[in-house]
Amino acid sequence: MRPTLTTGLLIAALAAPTAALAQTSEGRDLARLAFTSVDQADRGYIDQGEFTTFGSDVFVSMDYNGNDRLSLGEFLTWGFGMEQVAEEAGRAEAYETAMRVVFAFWDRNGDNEITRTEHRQSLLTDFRRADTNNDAVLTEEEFLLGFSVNVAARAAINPPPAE
Ligand SMILES: [Ca+2]
Ligand SMILES: [Ca+2]
Ligand SMILES: [Ca+2]
Repeated sequence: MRPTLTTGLLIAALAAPTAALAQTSEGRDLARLAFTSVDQADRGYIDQGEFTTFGSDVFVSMDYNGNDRLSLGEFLTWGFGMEQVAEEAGRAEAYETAMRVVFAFWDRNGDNEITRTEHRQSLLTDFRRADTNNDAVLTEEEFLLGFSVNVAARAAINPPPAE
């Protein structure tokens, strides 16, 4: 992955999620909805098993041509539900850039395809990063603040003020 300015900003956002806490209420609602769908057992938190099960379902629905790999096109086409929020906020382009950055993070060997293994490993890394208190489960707040897709969408839709 070639580092770019946007990548640097995202890394900063990932490193300090609370700094980018503010986001649109619709975006937050969507992220909350995502949390609810991952939280299959309805316990108010998600464990690694729920997270990877959800991830593998998402992988299947993203893999439009069924070749067990996600192309950038498949990744961008699928949509996390945030793109409409981004569009309404006039941030469609920034949102797409942010999703490209997430794709580049998840494409660990940089061959422009995300394999099933890369996807699973990336989600596990995301899970551990988001689990700030290290108790092996994610609360809704940890998920909203730490899951890379949420972090990237938030940074794109509601960027920190320019200096
Ligand atoms: Ca595919
Ligand atoms: Ca790859
Ligand atoms: Ca936790």
